[in-house]
Amino acid sequence: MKFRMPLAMVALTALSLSLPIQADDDLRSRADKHAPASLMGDHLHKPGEWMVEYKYMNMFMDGNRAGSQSLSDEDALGFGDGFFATPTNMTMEMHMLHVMYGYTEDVTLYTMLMLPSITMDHLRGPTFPAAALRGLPFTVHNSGLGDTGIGALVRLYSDEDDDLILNLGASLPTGDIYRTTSIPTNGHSDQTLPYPMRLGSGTFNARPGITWKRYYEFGSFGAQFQTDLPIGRNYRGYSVSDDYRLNAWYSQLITNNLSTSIRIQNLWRSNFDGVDLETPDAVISTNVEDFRGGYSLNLGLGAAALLGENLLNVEFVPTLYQDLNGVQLETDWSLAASWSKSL
Ligand SMILES: [Cu+2]
Repeated sequence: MKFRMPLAMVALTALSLSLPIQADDDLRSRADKHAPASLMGDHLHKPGEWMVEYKYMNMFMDGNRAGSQSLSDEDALGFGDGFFATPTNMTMEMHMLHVMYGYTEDVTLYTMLMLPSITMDHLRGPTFPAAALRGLPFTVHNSGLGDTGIGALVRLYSDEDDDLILNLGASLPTGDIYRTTSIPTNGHSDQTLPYPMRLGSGTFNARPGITWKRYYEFGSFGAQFQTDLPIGRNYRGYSVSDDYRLNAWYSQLITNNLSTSIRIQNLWRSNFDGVDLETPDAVISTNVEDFRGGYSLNLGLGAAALLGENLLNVEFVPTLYQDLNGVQLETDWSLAASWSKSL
């Protein structure tokens, strides 16, 4: 399963080399020239053109959920065989540096450096081993370099007002996946950080995707299917979720330099494969490999402004519905804001 899609992408790339291209530059230089701020891989650059982008993302997760049902902290602690402690909320911030370069008329190369910063609040439950700490909260933080994205965007087809772009993406395992903390035990013993607090996947990932955009006189429509597929298992013995995102959006121009957008995202995630033997399930739900997958439906409300060569792009993304495997923190909303400039 994990290798079939990249092979299909290579076949599509070969097919694309023979197709004629006549793109209308005016339609592709307005405030809606990029997809909503949470997305990437949706546009090409001219040969020799660079783009530099700083992007900030923030995801807020508050409270636990089993399936589509919200749980109290007590119910989350007692879920299944019960846990010593439970997460109660998490904030994940991400600083990203995204550089794109137009290599040929039909191929744009890119790289993306990520700096995640993760803060998770917890509550110790009635079965916590150290009786004096039961019922007390604690907070764990982790930050540093995340996994590094690289790839090539390949024009499969363009006409005056359509673009079909293939993303031959991948990620490199530059994010640390093994750190320990003694905060939960109040300094008595170290334990490894649970899965969602780790900075990377530990694996090389294939990230193939495909985007279709159509430009109209007063706006544009886009659809994107984007994946993130770990290859094999990391040195700790596990692999993170296969991740599939299906997006559709519409951007409406207010002027040529100002636009608003609405987006719908379907997100499917598998559970983890394998196991890191230093993440005992009884300690906390975030150690359980089978409690990582699920489905969510997200709304995106965005705006973009073109100020000379600078594009400002923001999007607020509330979660509309989610159905999570086991018990997990629910995602309430995320936010993305970026500044980019073409050189
Ligand atoms: Cu770009």
